[in-house]
Amino acid sequence: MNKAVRLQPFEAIELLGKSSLWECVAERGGVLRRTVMFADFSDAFAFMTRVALLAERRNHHPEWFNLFNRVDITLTTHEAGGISARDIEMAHAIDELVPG
Ligand code: HBI
Repeated sequence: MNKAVRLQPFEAIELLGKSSLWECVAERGGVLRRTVMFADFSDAFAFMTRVALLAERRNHHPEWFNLFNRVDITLTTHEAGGISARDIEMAHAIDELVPG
């Protein structure tokens, strides 16, 4: 895999797109964060299972927190020391898995 390059916040925001629900947070060199809400725990966990399979395929894994029907997702790239194109691609792929 190519070496991951750290994106500047303005680059990340541009690549995410205007209507993105991902937030660019100045933590640990930069992370992307999104919260997704579901009807119940079962729906939240089903979503997490889909994301987990995607993460394994891409070898790029979310940090996340689940409480009942809420999933908080954080994406960052250790090698880049912040947000890289891998996080942007993963964010877009996760968006595709959000129902509705
Ligand atoms: N997932 N989000 C994320 N960021 C990483 O840097 C990362 C990962 N999954 C696997 C991975 N890195 C491996 O390449 C090892 O560095 C653990």
